[in-house]
Amino acid sequence: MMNVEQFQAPDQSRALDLVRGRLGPDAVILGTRTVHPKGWAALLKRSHVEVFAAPPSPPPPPPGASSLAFAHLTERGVGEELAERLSSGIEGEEGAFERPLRLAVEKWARQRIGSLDGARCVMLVGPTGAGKTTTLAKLAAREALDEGRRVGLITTDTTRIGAIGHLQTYAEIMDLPWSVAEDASALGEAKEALGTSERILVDTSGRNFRHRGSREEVAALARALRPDAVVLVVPLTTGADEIRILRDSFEGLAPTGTILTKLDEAAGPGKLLGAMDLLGLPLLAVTTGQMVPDDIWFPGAERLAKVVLEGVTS
Ligand SMILES: Nc1nc2c(ncn2[C@@H]2O[C@H](COP(=O)(O)OP(=O)(O)OP(=O)(O)O)[C@@H](O)[C@H]2O)c(=O)[nH]1
Ligand SMILES: [Mg+2]
Repeated sequence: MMNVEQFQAPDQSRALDLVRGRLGPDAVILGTRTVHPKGWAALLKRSHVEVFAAPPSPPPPPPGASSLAFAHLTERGVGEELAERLSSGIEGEEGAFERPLRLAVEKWARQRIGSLDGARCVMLVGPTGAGKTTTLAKLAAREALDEGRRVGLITTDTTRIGAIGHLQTYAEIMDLPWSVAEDASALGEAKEALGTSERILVDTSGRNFRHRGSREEVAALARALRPDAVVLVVPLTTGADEIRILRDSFEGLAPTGTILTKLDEAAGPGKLLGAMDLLGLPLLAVTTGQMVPDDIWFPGAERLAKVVLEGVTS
């Protein structure tokens, strides 16, 4: 893991001396910025320079280990460090981080972005109230209305009053075919009924996945559906411990990617990085509000870096 350290000095040259003194002449400079104290602090403190640096690149991987796997670990370290720093309140003034840090984050992000391309049948799973149905509607709208694809919807959420109506309303507004599957045995038929759809989006009910029975039910649905992609929908308002529990609860379904929701309600962009690191799943989309279909974006490395470094969430 790459240990990113922060150094402060009155000017850049003294900051770099500090870096070299501590990490040696080959230290990797990830970014520098000038911090101007604001408010009362401006009377007491001068502006200073902050440098983020890491020890020199690690030695080559031991024989037998893949260099790719090694690079992955190093970059993962950068993400963890940044997540920690950002969530602990080091704010990035707009444009204050310089290129090297941005490039490091973009490189890190590029390895963690996925897409639903090529997946015909996509199943959304996740904890109660995560935003599964809303996200499904956003995905459907983007694909059907913006891209003109034939999209069909299935809901398996028949246990709660109003749940079918929720999905049905979206389907009717967008004029999309949809069907309901009461249980695993009905799923095959529901999927067949949407035979001409290029994309089938399958919603599941919000259940407490710490209960084994709920996990088994959704596993039975997945076995019957045989989806091409299982997407774990996780709200960014979830704490790290709960994210670990979610990751472990859904492990049996072998999720192929994650959609992180409610960035607009999260404490900050560090939550996004933190969740990505904890889940270890390719990031497919991020949602930023309740509006269908506007409040969703599909990550590119540049956008992700902008979100993380500049705190731009929309
Ligand atoms: N602020 C915010 N709210 C969101 C977002 N996505 C969904 N919501 C809201 O979260 C609530 C739950 O959304 P649903 O889509 O019903 O969540 P769900 O996962 O289908 O819920 P269950 O089926 O009950 O498990 C609704 O009030 C949504 O409007 C988001 O990105 N930001
Ligand atoms: Mg729902």
